[in-house]
Amino acid sequence: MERIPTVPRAEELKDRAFRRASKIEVKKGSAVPDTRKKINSVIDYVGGRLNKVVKSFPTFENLHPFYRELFDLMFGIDNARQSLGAVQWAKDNVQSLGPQARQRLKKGDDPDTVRKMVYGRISSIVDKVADDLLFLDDIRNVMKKTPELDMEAPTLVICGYPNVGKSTLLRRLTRAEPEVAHYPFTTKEIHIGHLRIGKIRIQIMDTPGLFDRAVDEMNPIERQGIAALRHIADAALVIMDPTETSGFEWESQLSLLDMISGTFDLPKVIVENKSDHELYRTRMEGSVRFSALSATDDEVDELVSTIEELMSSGPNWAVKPPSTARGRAPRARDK
Ligand SMILES: Nc1nc2c(ncn2[C@@H]2O[C@H](COP(=O)(O)OP(=O)(O)OP(=O)(O)O)[C@@H](O)[C@H]2O)c(=O)[nH]1
Ligand SMILES: [Mg+2]
Repeated sequence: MERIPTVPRAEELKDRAFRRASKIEVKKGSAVPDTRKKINSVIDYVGGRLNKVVKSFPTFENLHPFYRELFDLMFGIDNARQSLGAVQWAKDNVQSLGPQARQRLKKGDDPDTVRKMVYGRISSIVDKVADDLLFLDDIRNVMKKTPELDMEAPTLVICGYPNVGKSTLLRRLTRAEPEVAHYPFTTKEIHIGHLRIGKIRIQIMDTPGLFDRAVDEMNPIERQGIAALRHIADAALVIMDPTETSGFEWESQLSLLDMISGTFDLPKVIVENKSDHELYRTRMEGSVRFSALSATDDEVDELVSTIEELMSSGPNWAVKPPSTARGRAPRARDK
């Protein structure tokens, strides 16, 4: 989501800074001003890069509650703040070396001794925040991978036990290409696809698998789905696997459905998936019989109509001043 520039590693930062400064020659007749230039070059470079790191991260308080919760689960916002604080400290300390060095040069200290002192101090300051820089770069990668959401668009969250076909369904309904595999826990982060229903563009979110357990017993990966249900879902699509080929018993899947119904006051559609499978039998009334793997276009259209019926009375179901939709004929499915 965020376009945060790469966070430099400590070694890279020092190498570059010292290499750049090494190009500044210290001549015999002008040792003091030349050394000052060298020192300033290192301080400006390191201070500038560190400052850019601090400034390029978003203010976490200003993020939408969904992102706040998501990032808290993924890396811990307090940890991120601490590392940003450490980098800010490093930047301030590096920059404070400028006046110190100038004073010593003015006093007549040996230029080379002053330069070595500054280089040594900068090295040790940057080394102190080496782990923070690595951590912030990891965070940057997490944030970059997090899909950009339209908080005002109607949003359907697909949830259910692991391995029941959530990602397969998202692929079938939209152009999104989340990974699909025949083992549980394939999806470890949320994925977004878009589906056009008439003039409305809805967001469909694929989430990591959930187990039937209390939210506070869930691991951070499962909780991403809970955060989505809590903060941005206008409706939920709960997928069940009556074949149990996912590896999970029907009874457990039912308990999860109960938990979701009891915890979130959301309109729901329940899909009994894998209808193409030889072990398939419908076990519930009022559910949609479906095969995410081999549904025909007509069957997909029917599911889309059910989704429309479910969501069209919601508050976000309104035609927005179009930026992408204009000039394009509305279609039943955005495929
Ligand atoms: N026969 C059959 N297999 C299906 C169907 N839908 C999904 N599968 C298979 O079930 C397995 C799991 O599918 P995924 O879409 O990865 O399941 P998921 O719910 O996203 O799984 P996690 O991300 O691990 O929670 C894959 O091998 C799919 O091919 C279906 O309608 N019929
Ligand atoms: Mg998946």
